[in-house]
Amino acid sequence: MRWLITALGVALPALAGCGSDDAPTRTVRVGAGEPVRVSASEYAFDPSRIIVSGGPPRLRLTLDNQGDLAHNIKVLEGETEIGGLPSFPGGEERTTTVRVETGRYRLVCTVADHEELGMAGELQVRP
Ligand SMILES: [Cu+2]
Repeated sequence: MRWLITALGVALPALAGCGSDDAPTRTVRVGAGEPVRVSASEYAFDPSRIIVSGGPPRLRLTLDNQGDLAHNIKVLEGETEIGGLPSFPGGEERTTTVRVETGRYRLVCTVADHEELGMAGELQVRP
């Protein structure tokens, strides 16, 4: 049995990443009202999945642009933008507050084709 647990421990992190190999999906879990920090680079958000538990909060979101290019982050409910940050240069960071309800949202960078290149993620707000 021990070998099986060891094997799973090795295999699961590899399975957790989907899409391109250099942009694994990393998840952060925070409580309502806790600030969230996301790094942007070419072409990924890290973490790319944010799970907020404890009810609808005002989400305090910081984007740390560690890339060479300008990036932004938009919080989308369906196709509707409900918040986010405009594009700003690499090496800088910005913070915004987004009012969210319980539900699922998409996180995208809307610069050129960055979303298709991997700058996309998910925000879940749980009761
Ligand atoms: Cu971008």
